Amino acid sequence: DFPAGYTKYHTYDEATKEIDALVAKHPDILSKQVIGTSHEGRDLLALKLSKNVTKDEQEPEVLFTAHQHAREHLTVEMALYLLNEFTSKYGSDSRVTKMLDSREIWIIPDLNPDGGAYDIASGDFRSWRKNRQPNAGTDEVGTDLNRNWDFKWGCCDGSSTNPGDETYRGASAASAPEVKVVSKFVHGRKVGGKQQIKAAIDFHTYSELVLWPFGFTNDDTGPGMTQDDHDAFATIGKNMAATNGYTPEQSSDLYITDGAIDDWLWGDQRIFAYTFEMYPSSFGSGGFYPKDSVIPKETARNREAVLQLLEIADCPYRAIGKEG
Ligand code: 0X9
Ligand code: CA
Ligand code: ZN
Repeated sequence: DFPAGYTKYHTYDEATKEIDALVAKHPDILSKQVIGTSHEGRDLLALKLSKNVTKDEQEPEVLFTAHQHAREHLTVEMALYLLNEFTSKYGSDSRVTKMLDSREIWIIPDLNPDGGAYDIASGDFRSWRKNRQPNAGTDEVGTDLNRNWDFKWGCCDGSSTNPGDETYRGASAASAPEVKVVSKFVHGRKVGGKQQIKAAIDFHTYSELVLWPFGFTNDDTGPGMTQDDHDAFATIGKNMAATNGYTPEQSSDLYITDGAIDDWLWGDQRIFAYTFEMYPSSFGSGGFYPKDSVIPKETARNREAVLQLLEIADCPYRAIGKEG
């Protein structure tokens, strides 16, 4: 379980209970799907928020994912915040209402439940990052999920081939069951060959950053990223960062990564995908383990950015004045 000072963080079981209670209370706008299981057999959940939630309507879809990295527990709280906020404000807050009326919002609150459980199992944090999948021929456990996605996997020295490393990319692209399950889910959102998901945020901690693709290259534009694509990404990213005080930049400005989810979502699926690195800004303010007292403030801090992305998701190029 979580140590003292952290008990308001949700374990996997606590999060699941809270989600089930929300679904029971708001069945008209919130539904839960089990999209697959983790290596250790935990359910991987996708929550859908929308008016007429049981129908697949012709509405732009937006995806929010959290907790690829085990020790980044604040990101699960971010997902739970969004679920609570959208369900409780539907019908009273006009922007929330409009978004649920005109979008289909997907929330995958926990991509790495095994790693998260392992991180807190002893009662002290283990600073675990990867999943809990064994690796052939070694005792070293785990794949870095955010180096395992099937776009330019292992291309560019942005991940490790060593199973003992924190950024071990896995034996092959999408070799992690958690990545496989979510990839399949995203592929499944294609209707008539057209990807319905238009925009996404993958939540991480920490450093207070808004990042956009690509991470595999330092080039701002190139194959798969036109000037307009880049400008729309950067404009929306900067607008969101202006609301939460994070620093906006291309992800490769931080460091080169290959096989990260945002590169896959854009490179393979043309989804306007961002990575948010949440609170704190530095190691000295708690690093991966800020006290639970910061949860309300640091999750609500991203409310406006999330709403902005939802509102522009029907046509992201509107951000640069190029509609249609
Ligand atoms: O290294 C990562 O996966 C992310 N940082 S973290 O401390 N949460 O592990 C940053 C990823 C940045 N690159 C891309 N988003 N592509
Ligand atoms: Ca709907
Ligand atoms: Zn992370």
